[in-house]
Amino acid sequence: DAGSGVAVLMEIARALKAQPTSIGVDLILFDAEDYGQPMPSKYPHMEDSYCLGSQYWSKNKHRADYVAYYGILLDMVGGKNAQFCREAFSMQYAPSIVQQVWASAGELGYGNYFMDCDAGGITDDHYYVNKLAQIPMIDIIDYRPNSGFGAFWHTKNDNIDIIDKKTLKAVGQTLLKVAYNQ
Ligand code: AHN
Ligand code: ZN
Repeated sequence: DAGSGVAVLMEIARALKAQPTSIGVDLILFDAEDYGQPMPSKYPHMEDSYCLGSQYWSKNKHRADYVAYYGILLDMVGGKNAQFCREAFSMQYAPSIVQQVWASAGELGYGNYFMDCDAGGITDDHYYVNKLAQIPMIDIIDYRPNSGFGAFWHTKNDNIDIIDKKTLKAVGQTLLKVAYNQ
């Protein structure tokens, strides 16, 4: 279910090459986010069993002297009529980045995706980057107040049929606006 985020990042990579930003932008792809203890499980709770790639990177960066002002995580950003709410860990660790991204989306007319709503904390890669690497990182994730991740989530029905390029465009253009305004 990381396919949509990868698609947006590939197009962002193309745009950044054609028209570089004043600040540096690093694209990072975390592996093994979903490789954790099943929920529910008959076994005792295993702490920190998810998000293995981001946990590893946060503790063992590709460069020891690596710094970043902030990060933006994309998780399930291609669904039809996606609804992105302000996720609680993002608000705890990087509220000004959430504000900036949502404001940029609103200015582009994408307020129907980047909505004025709050979601609970989601255990995702940004949680460990915030906690372990101390880089403020937000999560743009389609977790809907009424239907959660959707009926297709973690099933074989999570395929191209549920993807809408209008959503991918809204996310990609919002991120490019954020990047070019730095
Ligand atoms: C939890 O529901 C705890 N984490 C969801 C993160 C996730 C899974 N994103 C994609 N698949
Ligand atoms: Zn998943």
